[in-house]
Amino acid sequence: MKILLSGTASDSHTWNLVFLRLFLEEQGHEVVGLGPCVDAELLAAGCLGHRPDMVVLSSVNGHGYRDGLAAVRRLRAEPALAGLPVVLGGKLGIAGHRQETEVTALTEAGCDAVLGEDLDALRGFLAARARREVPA
Ligand code: B12
Repeated sequence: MKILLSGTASDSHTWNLVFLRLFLEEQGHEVVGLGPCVDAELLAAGCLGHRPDMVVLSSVNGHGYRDGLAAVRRLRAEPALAGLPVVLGGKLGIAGHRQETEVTALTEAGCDAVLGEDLDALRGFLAARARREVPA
């Protein structure tokens, strides 16, 4: 799969993105990285330009729920990107645990999975999507 990997608007951390690129490439995926501090507008433009099969958003600075919501809303406002799978993960808030109200808002906005730091869950999500792409 071609995966667009991106940080979120307020987040300047980069080693999460380096790690995730290696993690995704190790599993045979092609990765297009937009880097850190990607606002929703740039993310949408990146998706329209690169036409990925999936978007993986990573945020660790504690603003992930808020930035992620803006990103997902912007992508879903673009008719051509309405069905593009979007996964968000990392250290998404500052509470130190999963915040269900924020997860619900993200899901309702069209985020396909909110995974926190769970790389096994990401591996499972990717495998399920890849299977769906192979015709029976
Ligand atoms: C190194 C570091 C920095 C460096 C960044 C260097 C760089 N080039 O990236 C510097 C010093 C610049 C920095 C700055 C800041 N940092 Co900092 N930083 C860290 C630190 C110590 C390590 C992060 C790291 O690189 N880890 C290695 C990478 C490989 O791991 P990772 O980022 O955790 O990513 C893993 C998982 O989160 C997960 N994951 C990540 N994304 C995704 C996505 C999906 C889909 C999935 C499934 C999994 C996943 O997979 C990765 C591999 O396991 C952490 C504390 C810590 N021990 O984690 C704080 C930390 C992330 N920073 C923090 C903060 C607050 C900041 C600042 C806001 C501080 C400030 N007041 O200026 C700024 C950021 C400013 C901004 N606008 O974003 C907080 C975030 C708070 C929170 N989320 O609860 C942390 C947790 C420290 C803390 N305990 O308070 N930081």
